[in-house]
Amino acid sequence: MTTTTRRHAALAGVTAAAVALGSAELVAVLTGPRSAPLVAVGGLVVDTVPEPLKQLGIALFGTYDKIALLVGTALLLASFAALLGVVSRRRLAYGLTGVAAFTALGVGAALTRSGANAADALPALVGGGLGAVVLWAFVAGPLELDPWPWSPPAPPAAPPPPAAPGVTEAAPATAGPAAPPASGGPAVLPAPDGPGRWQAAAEPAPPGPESRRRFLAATGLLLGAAGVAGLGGRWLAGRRGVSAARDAVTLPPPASPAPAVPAGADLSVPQLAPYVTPNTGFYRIDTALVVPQVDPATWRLRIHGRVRNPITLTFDDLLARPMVERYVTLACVSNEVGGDLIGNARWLGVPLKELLDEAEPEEGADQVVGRSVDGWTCGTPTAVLRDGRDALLAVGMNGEPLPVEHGFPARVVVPGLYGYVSACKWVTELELTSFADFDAYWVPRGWSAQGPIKTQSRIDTPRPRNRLTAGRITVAGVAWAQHRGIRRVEVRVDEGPWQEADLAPAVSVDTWVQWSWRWDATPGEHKLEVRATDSTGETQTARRTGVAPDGATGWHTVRVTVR
Ligand SMILES: Nc1nc2c(c(=O)[nH]1)N[C@H]1C(S)=C(S)[C@@H](COP(=O)(O)O)O[C@H]1N2
Ligand SMILES: [Mo]
Repeated sequence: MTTTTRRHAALAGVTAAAVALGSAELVAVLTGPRSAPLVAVGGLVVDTVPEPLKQLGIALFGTYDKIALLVGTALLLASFAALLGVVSRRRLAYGLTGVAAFTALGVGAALTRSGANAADALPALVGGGLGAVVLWAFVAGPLELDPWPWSPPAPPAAPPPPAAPGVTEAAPATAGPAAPPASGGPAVLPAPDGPGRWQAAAEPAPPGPESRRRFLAATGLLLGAAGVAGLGGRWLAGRRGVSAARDAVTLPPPASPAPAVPAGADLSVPQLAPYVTPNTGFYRIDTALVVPQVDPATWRLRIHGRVRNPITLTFDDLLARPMVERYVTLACVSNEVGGDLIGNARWLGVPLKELLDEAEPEEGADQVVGRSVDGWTCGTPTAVLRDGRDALLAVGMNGEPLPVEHGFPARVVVPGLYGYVSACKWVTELELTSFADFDAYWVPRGWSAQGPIKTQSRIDTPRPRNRLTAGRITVAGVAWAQHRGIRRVEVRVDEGPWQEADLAPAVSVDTWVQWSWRWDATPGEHKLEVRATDSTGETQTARRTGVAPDGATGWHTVRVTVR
């Protein structure tokens, strides 16, 4: 095989794969975005890759880890497809077997996602079928271009192929259809335009410029069509999303409004995180490769399991109930010391305690499992949800219906617990069970079943890259110990004595607080450290630990240079 033929074969393989994926996206408009092979396989990867690898992915790509995963999957697939194209030229069956294997993978991934039905197999099946047709067309069908056989022409000394003696020598080396033999050639030589054109390619002629042009035009056209189908499919799927339904929601006024944010809660210091995080700037963490689109008209919440009175609520039922509104700071267990996977919002919702009281959990049902429409689960202690704190089944965030990526139409928010054990987005079930009987999503993946938020503090300003001049510098940041509250924040410079920072007022013990400290900075390199003490009197430990299994510890440290 020459380099050119190999390159063409690889391109043919990639084109077949692109057609497969693009057409599958189009079919997935009907069957749902999670049935698209790329998303389904990506989802399978998300759920099954070993935890350290996932952490590496998150560490490398941060909140872009999902895009990185999809791009990575696509690149991996492209290399396989190129390989399949090349082996197809040795034997088409090899390539078709590969296509079948990938189709099976796509079908398997789509069917094993939670809530999948038989129709979810369609995108991969249609895509795989079309991919196979394209591969065939390039290798042995109407789009086939380079001379056949794909192996280099036999050297002159070699005996001529037995099937067509003398043909190799006799035929003129033209790229076009075989010229008729000069005189009474063997019957196997096809007519110029007849079927069996593949036999004409038995000539040793290299692919001519015209054939190459034809090949590139065909691949270009198909790649373009695949791209249009893929992007068009995604676009159409987006239009079938729930943003219109969300716009149509009118939230009721709260029966119990949130306390006003006290004057001075927001110090308005440059670089310092605002006291209330705007929805657009709120961190997003979940395992969903495509944001679940949940129609509030068909949404249901089932409270069931070990309860005396199972309850099913519609979205309208929910909105008809008295709502409370509270500021609660949500934090992710994967937040590194100094990290930004934390945000404070005003949530509107129904107290979970009331719903659970109505359902009447049985004795020993110590875990409430929140289950999302996409099958993700989290486990929350029943006692925490009933101890009087403002644990909410939330429908509103900062005065709007929940943004779709933050759980529309409903999610759970529990002050004091990390999101992975409490804050189920797109929640559709609350199942009463016990911790002994059920492990939620992250538990078998090495995370603790219990996830109370650890007391933490962060320096938001100055930052390591800031140009600082000697004199008065405002050091400021946030500190949090949800549902316990922050009693004290201290800062120290170059491991000197701890100095007490000023605490800004906060709405409640369920939110973070801002703090600031005036520093008389001298020229040179300096190390700033912060630690917080919560209202139980416990001070943040200096011991640095990673985020797994139940949240990072240690003091946030910032090194700066002052001139
Ligand atoms: N359905 C679903 N809900 C979920 C998750 C998820 O993966 N799927 N992740 C949880 C985690 S780990 C966190 S920290 C919070 C983050 O909520 P946010 O994206 O609104 O900030 O959502 C929680 N709820
Ligand atoms: Mo999280």
